[in-house]
Amino acid sequence: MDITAVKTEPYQDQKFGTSGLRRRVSVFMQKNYLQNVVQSIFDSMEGFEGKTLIVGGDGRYFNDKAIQIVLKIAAANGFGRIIVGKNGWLSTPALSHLITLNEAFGGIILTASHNPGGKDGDFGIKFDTSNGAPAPVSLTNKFTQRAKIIDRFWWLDAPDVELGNTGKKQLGNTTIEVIDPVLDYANMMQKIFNFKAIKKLFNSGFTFTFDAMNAITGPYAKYIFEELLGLPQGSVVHAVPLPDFGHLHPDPNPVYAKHLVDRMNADDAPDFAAASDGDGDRYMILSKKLFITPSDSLAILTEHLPNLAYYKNKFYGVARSMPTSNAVDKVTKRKKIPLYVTPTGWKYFGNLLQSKKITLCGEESFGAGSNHVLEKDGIWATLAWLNILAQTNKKPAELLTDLWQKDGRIYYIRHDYENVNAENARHLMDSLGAQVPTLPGQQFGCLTVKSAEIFSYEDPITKERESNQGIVINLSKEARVVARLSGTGTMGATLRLYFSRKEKSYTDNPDEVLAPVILAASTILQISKYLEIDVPTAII
Ligand code: G16
Repeated sequence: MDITAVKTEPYQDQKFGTSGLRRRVSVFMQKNYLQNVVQSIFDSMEGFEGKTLIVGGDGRYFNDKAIQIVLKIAAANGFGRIIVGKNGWLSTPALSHLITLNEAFGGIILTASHNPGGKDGDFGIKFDTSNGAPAPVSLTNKFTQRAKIIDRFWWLDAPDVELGNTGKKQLGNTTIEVIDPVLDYANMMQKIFNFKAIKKLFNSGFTFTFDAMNAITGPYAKYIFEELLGLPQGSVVHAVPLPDFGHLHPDPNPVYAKHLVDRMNADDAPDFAAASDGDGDRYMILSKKLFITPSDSLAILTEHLPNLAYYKNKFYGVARSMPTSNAVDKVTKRKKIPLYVTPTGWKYFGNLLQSKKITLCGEESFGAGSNHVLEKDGIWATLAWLNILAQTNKKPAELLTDLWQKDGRIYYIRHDYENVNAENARHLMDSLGAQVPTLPGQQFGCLTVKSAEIFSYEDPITKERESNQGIVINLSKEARVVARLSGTGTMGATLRLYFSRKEKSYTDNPDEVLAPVILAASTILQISKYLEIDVPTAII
């Protein structure tokens, strides 16, 4: 089997974003496009010869072909061992776990996460470092720089590796180990959570459904919830990973998982439900006729996780991304737990988790995780909820009202303006940025601007600085508007606006509570002038 240097031309759009590189499938399928990215990643690092690499993907369209490309380039670059999930499948948190379990150099996950799949959907690639965390910005910047000038990639000319069966295979001088993608992950979950208590909860008649959205968590959820925890077969729905996610948009939120919301609003709804996304790192929690926002969920996890045996006396602190509501701030203040606020992007939590500044972190974008792996983890979050429900003997709604009674309720909603003209979106943000110094003191309806800032962050460990991470406007009545551009889209730009307001009463109509905040934002931002649309494309 020959290793050759294949000549290539750089693609100037290969810029790593919030979470790896994401583009349309058709873009990724261009000649040598993926090859360039993979080689740029390896060219930006040293010391991996003979070491172990973990490789997997979320099963979306092009996963099967892309995995073979990654294996051949990794073998040609000199990795000694590559561990790959059967069928080329791994969830993002399982990949992260396998990296540390096998003391690997790092891992490559092929996913565009919550973005749609299929031939006309999105594809993506992400690199996790030896601690199982997403590559930090300093490293992804190197990937981007290298991709701009790459002129060759190393290639091992060999037949495709058979990934349908587990076992050891040889690819040139590299050993390929095809493993069951689920087992190690499920073992880890059993060490963290009290499966006996959760089983008892299920045996007491508590009903639960998990929606894997035809994406990667299907096999994980079937094994954990139905086989290990004894839920009836069929409790896990949409459980087979499909290349196009069966036309579902694999983003577990009330808009894209409306079918699950409808199911939970029916009179015969189960007691509890959860869903996860394309690569298994996001989660949504629902109860009968009740959606629990990820921000409230993070606050509830902060309240109760320290009481679970695995986290007892090891609960160091909590972090949230800046746009996430400050419901968790109230809990950490009350419980005297350190709190960190980071820019959007799971990569900002890695150093905090690893240096034991925090144990738990979460985001409004349906992500939560702990220091068990340095990626967010949808099944972990679901099990954490189930374990808390079993231990407290309370219903999900009771946990939520307990929280609101103690701290008041932070009403919260996000408006997305998806796939808008990128230049117009930048103008809108620039104009908002220019208004920041003069906003304080201005009145908008019943609300007055208290303060405004362009959010920047200094990593407490590395002291690296990130500027321009969104704009925050704090208003009277504990109301807040946050504006930022998404870093995960693949078409034009997506403007995200996050609205929140605290009220003591927790039974008000959220639309009414938030209407003045939304109105203030629309006056300040002049959205229709810049984006030529009046209504958001998704309200979450
Ligand atoms: C990624 C990041 C998250 C971020 C989310 C949304 O999640 O890991 O930290 O909150 O994107 O980012 P944006 O608002 O920039 O689109 P995932 O699940 O897509 O990997």
